[in-house]
Amino acid sequence: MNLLDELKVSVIAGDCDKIDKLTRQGLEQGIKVETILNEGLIAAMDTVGLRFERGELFIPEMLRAAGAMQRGLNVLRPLFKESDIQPLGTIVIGTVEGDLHDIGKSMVGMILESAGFKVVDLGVNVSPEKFVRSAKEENAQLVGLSALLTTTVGKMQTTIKVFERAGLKVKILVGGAPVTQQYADSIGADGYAPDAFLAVKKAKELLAKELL
Ligand code: B1M
Repeated sequence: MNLLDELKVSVIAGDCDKIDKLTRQGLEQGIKVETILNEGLIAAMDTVGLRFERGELFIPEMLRAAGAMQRGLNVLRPLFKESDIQPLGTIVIGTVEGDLHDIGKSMVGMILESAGFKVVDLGVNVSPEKFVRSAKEENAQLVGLSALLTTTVGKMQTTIKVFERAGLKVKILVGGAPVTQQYADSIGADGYAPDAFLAVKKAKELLAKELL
């Protein structure tokens, strides 16, 4: 089994110590951070999701896998950090109200931060009013909304409407497994990204538009 496969198996098994070790080994062997993320950690969570759907594993196992994945992210996080650079812009990010999924949103935040944005992470289950309050306080140019459930994705539209009512001029970026470009367009979001790396690209594009 190669290292990335071993990493996947360890995430699925929730073996935190092994993940820590394998992530470090992968980096030492010169495997790219992006590859470890996409082909190791994220691929493992996709398998976890599939098995959950099939009823082969349950919430405690999902939580264990999520915790294990965070251990891998903790090893990778410092590599995304770059010091001594002025932030490109400020983005307030969070998972919408009613939704407790944290990992994808945190990953997007981490990668935006590494790309030079100031990231204000509001966590999960964030009300539309809290997004607006924080965007005002932080003088943010961008707001990032994440949702993982078909039952909470509608909160993105609610949040966008609350921003409109507040008359706040920010660009809204949306993402998360049930979100598509078509959906993003239909709710009036300014941008959509299917993954963390494309979120950086989109955030830069939106920032350029905002500065025009
Ligand atoms: Co949940 N869960 N979960 N869960 N969970 C899903 C999402 C599900 C697809 C699993 C399944 O059935 N196959 C399913 C949703 C079905 C649906 O709505 N159609 C589901 C369900 C049903 C539930 C509960 C309702 C289960 C229950 O209680 N019966 C419950 C809901 C709780 C709530 O939120 N109110 C629940 C709970 C949980 C746990 C707490 C156990 C745990 C979360 C732990 C945590 O986050 N700390 C959990 C997990 C781990 C999952 C799966 C297995 C993995 C999610 C994940 O972390 N993926 C998930 C199945 C799956 O997605 N494969 C599942 C890895 C992560 C890196 O990907 O979050 O998609 P993702 O983020 C990606 C992109 O989407 C994108 O970039 C990221 C990186 O590439 N992205 C953005 C995300 N946000 C973005 C924002 C952007 C741009 C891009 O701009 C701002």
